[in-house]
Amino acid sequence: MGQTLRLSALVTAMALTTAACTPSSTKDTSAGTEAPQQLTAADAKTFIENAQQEIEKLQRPAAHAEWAYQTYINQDTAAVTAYLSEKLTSRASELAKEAAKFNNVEVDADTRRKLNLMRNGLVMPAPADAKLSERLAQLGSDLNGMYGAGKYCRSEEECFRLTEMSAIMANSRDADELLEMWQGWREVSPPMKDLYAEQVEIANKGAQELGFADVSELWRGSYDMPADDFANELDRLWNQVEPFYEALHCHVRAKLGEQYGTDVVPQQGPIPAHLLGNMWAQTWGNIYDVVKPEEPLEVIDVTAALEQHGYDEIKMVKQAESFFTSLGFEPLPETFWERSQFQQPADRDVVCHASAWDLDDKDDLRIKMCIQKTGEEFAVIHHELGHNFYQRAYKDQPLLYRGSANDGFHEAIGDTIALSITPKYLKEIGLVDTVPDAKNDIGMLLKQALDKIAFVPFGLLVDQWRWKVFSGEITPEQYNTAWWQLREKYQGVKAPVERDADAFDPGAKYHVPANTPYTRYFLAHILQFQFHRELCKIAGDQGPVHRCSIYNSKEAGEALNTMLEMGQSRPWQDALESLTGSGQMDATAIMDYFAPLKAWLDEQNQGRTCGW
Ligand code: X8Z
Ligand code: ZN
Repeated sequence: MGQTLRLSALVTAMALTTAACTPSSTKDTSAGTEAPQQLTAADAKTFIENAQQEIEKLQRPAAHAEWAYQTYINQDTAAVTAYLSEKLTSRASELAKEAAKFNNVEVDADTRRKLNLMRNGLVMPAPADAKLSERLAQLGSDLNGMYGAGKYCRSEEECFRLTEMSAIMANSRDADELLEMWQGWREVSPPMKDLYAEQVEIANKGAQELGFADVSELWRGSYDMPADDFANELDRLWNQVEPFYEALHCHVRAKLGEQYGTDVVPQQGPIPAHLLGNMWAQTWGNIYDVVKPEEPLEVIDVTAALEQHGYDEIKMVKQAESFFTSLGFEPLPETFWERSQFQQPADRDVVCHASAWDLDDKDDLRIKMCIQKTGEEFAVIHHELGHNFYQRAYKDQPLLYRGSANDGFHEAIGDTIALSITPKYLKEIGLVDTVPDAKNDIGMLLKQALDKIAFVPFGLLVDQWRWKVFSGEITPEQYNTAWWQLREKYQGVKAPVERDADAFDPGAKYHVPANTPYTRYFLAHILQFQFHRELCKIAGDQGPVHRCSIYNSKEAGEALNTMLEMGQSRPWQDALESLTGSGQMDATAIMDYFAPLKAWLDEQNQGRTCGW
C-alpha cells in the first residue's frame, strides 16, 4: 500500500494523487458565501498555504493512529483511528470544496495545479453531513480490520491466517488442498458486502458534493488528462500486451492440464483460479516448476539461495537497502529499523499486507510487512523501499506536491530496482556462485513473465469493476457475478466452484476493503520496464535488458533521483519525459524485454487451441 504514501490515514483523505485537468463538471459549490469576482490570485495563494498547514496538522496524529491500528487491531485502536481519520477526511473534503471558489479567478499555473490537486486528492471524500462522514470513517476502519483479522478455520482448533494460506497456494500441488484454501479465504468477505455497498453510497455523495458524477470520475480524473481519455489510454496499453498474455495463458493452461488432468483444467475455456500459485491468481511465478521448459535449464532459485546464506528478515531488508545506497541514496534512518514491522506478531491481529509509510514527511519512514523468507518477498521488500526512497526524495516539496508523478510511478520505483536483481547482481552480492549462461535465459524470462505479464490483466480489471460499482452500473446484487465476468474476460480465469449467492469475492482482495485504487499497479507494470530500459542505458549496460543490473550506478541513481524529487509538482508526462525523453506511457518496453520468450511461447503453442 505504497499509495498510502506518507500516511495510511490518507487512504480515505488527501492521498495527494495528481490531477491537472478540471473536469467539465466543476462547479462553484461555494456559491452564496463569497462572490468569486471579489477574490484575487493572492487570496488563492493564502488559501492554499493555510489549507496545507491545517491538513498537515491533522494528518500527523491520524497517521500514528492508523499505524497503531494496523499493527495492533483491537477495539481501542479502531476507535481512535476512525475518529482521527474522520476529522482529517471531513476537513480535507471541506477544503476541497472551498477550493472551487477560485474556479473563475485568474491564477498562475502552479496555484491552479495545487487547487486541482486539493479537489482530486481525496480517495473516498466525505459528505458535509456529519453523521454520514462519521459513518464513512467507521466503515473504512471496520472493513480494513475485517480483512486484517481474517482467518479460515478448518475446525475449531485449526485456523489459518492469510500468510499461511498464501504459502500453501504457492507450494501445494494438491488440487483439493488448493481448493480448500481458495474457498476458505473467501469466507472472510461475505460479511463485508453490505458495509461495502453502504460505503460506496456515502463516498459517491461526497464526490458529488465536489462536483464529480461519482467516485469513479474522481479516481479516473487524477491523471493530468480528462477521465475518459485516461480510460482510453489504459485500453491502448492493454492492447499492446494482450497477445503476449494470451500466448502465456495458452502455454500455462496446457501444462496445468498435464499436471492436474484436462477434466480439472479443460483446454478450451478459462483456467480455474486456484491452480496458479497465488490466492488471487494475479502472479503465477510460483508454478514455474509446473510450466517450465522440458529441457533442463538453470534458473536461480532465490528462495533457496537466501536460505543457504542464512538470510533472515532483517538481512533481506538490509540487502535491499544497500541496492538503493549503491545508487547514491542516503541510508535509511535508525528509526526505520526500530519502528518498522518486519515480522508477523504471534500474539495479535495485524494488517499483514505490505505497505510503506512516511509518518512525518521528514525522516520517520517505516515498512509494515509480515516477511516470508522467499524470493517473491525479497522483491516485495524492494517494492516497499521504493516507496520510502520516493517519499524521502520529495519531502521538501510543499504538501500538495508530496506524492508521485502519478500513482503508478509510486508503485513502479521499487519494482524497477527489483528488475535489477539479475544473476549477475546475485553473484556480485555473494548469493550465488555462478551466473547461468545465456542459453538458460528462456527459463529466467518465463519465470519473470509468470509474475509480470500475468499480472497485467489483473491490474486492469480490479478498477474496471470498481469504476462500474461507483457509477452504479454494477449493483450490489451483481457485485460477484460482474467480478467473475471481468476475471474471465481479461484474465481467462474462472472460479473453481459455483459461488454462493452471498459471496463477495472482490472483498477477499486487500485493496477492495482498504479502498486502495488499483490501476496504479497496472501502470506500474508498464512504467517499470520503461524506467529499467532507460536506467540501463544510463548505467552503460551493454547486454540484453533482462540481464542488466543498475547496481552501483551513480549515474542511474542521479537520473532516478531527479525524477523522484519532482514529486507531483509537474504533470506526470513531464516527469516521465525527464527520465525517458518521452511523455508517453509505452508497453513496447515490457514487450521488448520479453521478446525472446514470445518466440518460444509461440513455438510451444503450435497445434494448441488458444483463447477462452
Ligand atoms: O499491494 C501491493 C504492494 C503494496 S503497495 C505490496 N501490490 C499489489 C498487490 O499485492 O496486489 C504490489 C503489486 C500488486
Ligand atoms: Zn506499493
